[in-house]
Amino acid sequence: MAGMKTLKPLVWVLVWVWVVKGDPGSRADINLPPTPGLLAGDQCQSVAVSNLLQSFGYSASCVASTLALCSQLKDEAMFTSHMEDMRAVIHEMRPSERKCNGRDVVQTNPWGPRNCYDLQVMGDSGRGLRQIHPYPDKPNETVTVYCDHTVDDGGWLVFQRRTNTTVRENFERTWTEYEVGFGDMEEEFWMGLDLLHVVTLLPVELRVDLADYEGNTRWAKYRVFKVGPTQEHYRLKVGQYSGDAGDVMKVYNGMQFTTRDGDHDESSANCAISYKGGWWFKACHVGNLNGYPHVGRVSTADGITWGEWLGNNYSLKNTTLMIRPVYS
Ligand SMILES: [Ca+2]
Repeated sequence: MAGMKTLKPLVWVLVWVWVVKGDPGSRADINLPPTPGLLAGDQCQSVAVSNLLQSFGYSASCVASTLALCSQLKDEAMFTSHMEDMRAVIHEMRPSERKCNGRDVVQTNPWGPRNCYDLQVMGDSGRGLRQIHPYPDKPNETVTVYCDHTVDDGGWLVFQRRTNTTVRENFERTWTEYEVGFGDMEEEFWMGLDLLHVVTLLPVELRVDLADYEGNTRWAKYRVFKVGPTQEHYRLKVGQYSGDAGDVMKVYNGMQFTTRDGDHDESSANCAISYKGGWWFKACHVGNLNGYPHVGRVSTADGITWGEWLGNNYSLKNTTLMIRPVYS
């Protein structure tokens, strides 16, 4: 609770910005300084705050004043606490925003949609391949991703899928392949850790959808999901579970990514070789959605597994991993 006293000024700035400055529909004075990209520490946090505020249509001066306050917050834990409160405040504001103007006032950045949620706000629906501008330091650069607006209110960016296609995708891949991605985004694929790091610079939540061969489905959501940079071997931060599939990912919180040629797990062996696919292994796993595509119940634990649901000797039929900004 020690952080609460220093937390309040930031929240009040946000409230003041909203009440006094108002008019989030106006974007005329947006002229923000260049936003750095793959940065650590204070600068990266500033980008997160800046993007969060911009997404709600705040003016450049408002964003600058909030960043000035943020710059005094050097402690990462305290900053995270502030971010949580900002999300809560913004979440409460959204209904009144909509009522006030009679339309959805959430604006995308002036260079284009940064993610699938921005696209949805712009009117996108359905699901499929879309172009987004995910790089804060290269706003004009686009990448193609798979968006899904048909699940759980939409706005999701899908970064992994397993399906029971005739020809299964090979997930026993190298470090480089897991970094850049592989597969067919409309069938089985892995988007790539490099881009996954970039699209989790902003606060996002994770959704996991699972299906077995008997027609049953389960889901899991994590309010916290962040993938670190390559220098940290894409270390995972994950938490705040909800769902009916069981909390498997808690085991992997803080783990680095391991592939058959890049061993960063806590086992004396290489978990990616033992269990046939790259993952945030510990020593080794309680679920691995990048495993070998066995069909259903098998004697080995190297399948597409989610141990909390059907155990590690059952290889699932369908899996989807997707993210969405948490301020949505
Ligand atoms: Ca190892």
